[in-house]
Amino acid sequence: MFQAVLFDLDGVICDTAEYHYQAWKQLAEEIGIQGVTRKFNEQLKGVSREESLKRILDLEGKREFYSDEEFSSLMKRKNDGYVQMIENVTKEDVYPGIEFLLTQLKKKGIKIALASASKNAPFLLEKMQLREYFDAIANPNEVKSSKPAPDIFLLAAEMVGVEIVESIGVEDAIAGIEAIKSAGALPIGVGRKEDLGEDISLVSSTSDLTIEFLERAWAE
Ligand code: B16
Ligand code: MG
Repeated sequence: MFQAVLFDLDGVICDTAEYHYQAWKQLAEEIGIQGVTRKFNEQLKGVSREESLKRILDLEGKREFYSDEEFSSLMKRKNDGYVQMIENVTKEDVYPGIEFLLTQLKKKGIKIALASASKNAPFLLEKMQLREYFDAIANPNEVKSSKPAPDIFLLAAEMVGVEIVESIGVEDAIAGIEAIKSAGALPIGVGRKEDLGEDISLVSSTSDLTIEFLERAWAE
């Protein structure tokens, strides 16, 4: 039986993946880049702020037009827009089934950790009143490489004192699924097989993310 569940946040616990998309799209259009479509956005999900901006500028070969200072100010602009969008997030924004799952995991003594790439994640957990369920929040500032590297999942498991091979990782992004696989945990995807792959257990909605589903996936 697994001993820990390592949760991604944006797109797994709540719909903030949509706000990241809207904030990037807005910034990109302001600087004359039109290619931030929903399809392209799959490549941004789970990816750090810095890497996301690089990928957007690369869409039109614009990376070298910006100095380091300008690059940082673009990242800040996107984050300011994003922070404004999440200002009014409440408990109502928690995806269906998530709080019940957290309660069930707690009852069974299974450790719960957050493995989000977002520096805004602790703020969001507080806003959604979910902080108390988490035994640990891995800090993305403390890892060397971001998703798809395994670092943040390895840190999350270490923080709750569970071997990574005794852990499940839950993700909505291909970068995150790759991170979970290379860490050595069992990946569970929230999303479509076209985006996340055919070789892992998937739910299309978090309302299907029950403890029984996790137990079945673990036993397979
Ligand atoms: P921030 P997750 C990721 O969060 C998002 O999916 C990704 O879109 C975002 O760029 C990244 O966090 C960094 O977020 O700019 O708020 O620090 O999916 O790993 O929970
Ligand atoms: Mg995510």
